[in-house]
Amino acid sequence: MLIGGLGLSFALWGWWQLQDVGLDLETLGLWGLMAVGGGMWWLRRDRPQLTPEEKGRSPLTLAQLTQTQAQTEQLITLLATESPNFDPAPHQTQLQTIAQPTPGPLQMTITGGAWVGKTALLRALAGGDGWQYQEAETPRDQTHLVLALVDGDLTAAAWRQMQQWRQAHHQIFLILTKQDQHPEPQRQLLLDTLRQRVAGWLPPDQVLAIAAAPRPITVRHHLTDGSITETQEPQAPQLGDLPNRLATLVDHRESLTWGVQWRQMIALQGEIKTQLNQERGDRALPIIECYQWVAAAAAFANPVAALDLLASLAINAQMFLDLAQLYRQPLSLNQAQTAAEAMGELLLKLGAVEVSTQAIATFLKATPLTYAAGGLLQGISAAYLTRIVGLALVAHLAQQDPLHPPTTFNWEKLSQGLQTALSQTQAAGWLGGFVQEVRSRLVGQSA
Ligand SMILES: Nc1nc2c(ncn2[C@@H]2O[C@H](COP(=O)(O)OP(=O)(O)OP(=O)(O)O)[C@@H](O)[C@H]2O)c(=O)[nH]1
Ligand SMILES: [Mg+2]
Repeated sequence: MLIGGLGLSFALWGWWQLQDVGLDLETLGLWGLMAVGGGMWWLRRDRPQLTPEEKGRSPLTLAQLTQTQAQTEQLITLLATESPNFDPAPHQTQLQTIAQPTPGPLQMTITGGAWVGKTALLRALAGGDGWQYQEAETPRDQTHLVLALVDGDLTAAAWRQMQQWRQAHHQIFLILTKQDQHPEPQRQLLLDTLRQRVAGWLPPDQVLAIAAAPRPITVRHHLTDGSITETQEPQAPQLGDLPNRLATLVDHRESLTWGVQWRQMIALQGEIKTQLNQERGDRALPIIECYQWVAAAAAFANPVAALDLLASLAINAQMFLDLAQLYRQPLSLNQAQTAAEAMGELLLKLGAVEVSTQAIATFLKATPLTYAAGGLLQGISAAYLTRIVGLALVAHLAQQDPLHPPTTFNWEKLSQGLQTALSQTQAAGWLGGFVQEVRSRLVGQSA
């Protein structure tokens, strides 16, 4: 009302101003448009917006679930082919168990901020048929239904959290609690506001208002002798439609169960992907090290800056090919060369070449006896940069979907990986040990 009133008086003032200067209608229309635009901006201002991906997330279908199961099977097979030591049987059994769950009570998680009335609702619902309740901050994968409790408007953080749960195909009821604390007209307003906040992804009938533990009402008794006494009358919980809705869900448990199965399969996929990346990472490291020594030896033998860079680029391209092969994301030689060159440029831009060369020089000067040896500095630098590039590439490859690897590189992600790898090696005296290792190798070889 305050904003409306201010807006109206401002508009009237503007109208008088315009009449004074005698502006034509066209300009007036422009002013009007600006005012309407401003008003719309104000209305939409702090509404979190859905990304297209979020909008597109439709309810889980049986077909999707079947597809997820097939993908999980493929991943188990992939890991079994790549890792001879891996026994697929336990994972396959686990997948079967997820696919055919044993019937039992449905799981419900009651969540919400501190003091919103979670325990009160849990007590009021206790004994409800077919459900098991728990109070928790976030739902588990096995949860069939989330009751998200709020005692007022939805905060942006709560909104985002609910979005995340929805992304994980959680079934959600948004519950406005303690409604006995609000006078009648305000209750409906609050409920409508909540329904608007989640409009588009939570149907209005999944937003409910309750009072699980309404405050007792004070009752005055006028006694025959003229005296007055007061008693506190406890109030029964007002759960509205909620018990009915829960009972209906027990009879239509299938779609709730799909969500549980989907989440469990995704979690299993995560485990398998971790193992797969572990396995591949173990085999990637010797590859990186091999190229690292080659780059070091080349730069050591030809300690000319420009030549080094060219030589390490060629070496890196070959390393890209090998690593991509290992992660089943085959590159063409052309792609590998472009990628290696781009990584080299990126390293220069990030200042990594200079910084690392200086740091390595400092370590070498601490032991002046061997510092004189040929292109030692260049050799160690080349080894270091090759290692960084290799590690960044492996980190990037490991993030891709192993079943549907992309055909192009995401440069932004790759550059982030490069920066992470750089900062990791700059920390905790790692570089000193590395310098010692490469030096003894290079000097040993030449000797
Ligand atoms: N007026 C009113 N008070 C309520 C209602 N439900 C719960 N309360 C009160 O709100 C306070 C917190 O309730 P709890 O159920 O303990 O809330 P909670 O979310 O479990 O709290 P924590 O677990 O500590 O985060 C208690 O004093 C309850 O009596 C309600 O419907 N109406
Ligand atoms: Mg509690």
